[in-house]
Amino acid sequence: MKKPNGIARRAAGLLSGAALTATALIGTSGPAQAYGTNPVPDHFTYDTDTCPCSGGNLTDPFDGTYFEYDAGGRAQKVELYSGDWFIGKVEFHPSSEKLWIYDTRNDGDTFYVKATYRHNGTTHDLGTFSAPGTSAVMDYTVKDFDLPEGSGVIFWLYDESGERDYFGSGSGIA
Ligand SMILES: [Ca+2]
Ligand SMILES: [Ca+2]
Ligand SMILES: [Ca+2]
Repeated sequence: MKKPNGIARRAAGLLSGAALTATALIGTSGPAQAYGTNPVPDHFTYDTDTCPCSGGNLTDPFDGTYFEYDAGGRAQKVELYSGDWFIGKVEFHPSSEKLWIYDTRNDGDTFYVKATYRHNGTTHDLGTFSAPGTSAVMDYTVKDFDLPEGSGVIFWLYDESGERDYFGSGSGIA
């Protein structure tokens, strides 16, 4: 559902290569409470009136990104880097209003995403989320909201729990 089968198969091949690399690094990376230097976000925004969208700058070393058509919607993918490492990504999908949160590096650390939406002049808190931290290189969680079409979505990125160490944000239209 996230992407056509061909792309998923290709991504699976890439992922197993990435998994081997990361497994070799586990022994050398100690646990960290937060990134010493905050992760740096890189944004990619798509008007979903013109989707389905994939490929190009929606390609990444993990599973790639596929945005479905959603009238009036605006999708956004935020890639997160720590130095040269691709440590995670967050995607807002206007179709069915889903937020995908990925942790893509076994570095003993993760980040937190607080999601909000604004409708009829009022901002609503949807909660704060993070991907599970397992031994898999790519961990992700998907939040399936049900938001009014056209409402504004903003998500806030924090390096530490409790909404501490803010380092960026992302946005979209439901
Ligand atoms: Ca929608
Ligand atoms: Ca991590
Ligand atoms: Ca992991």
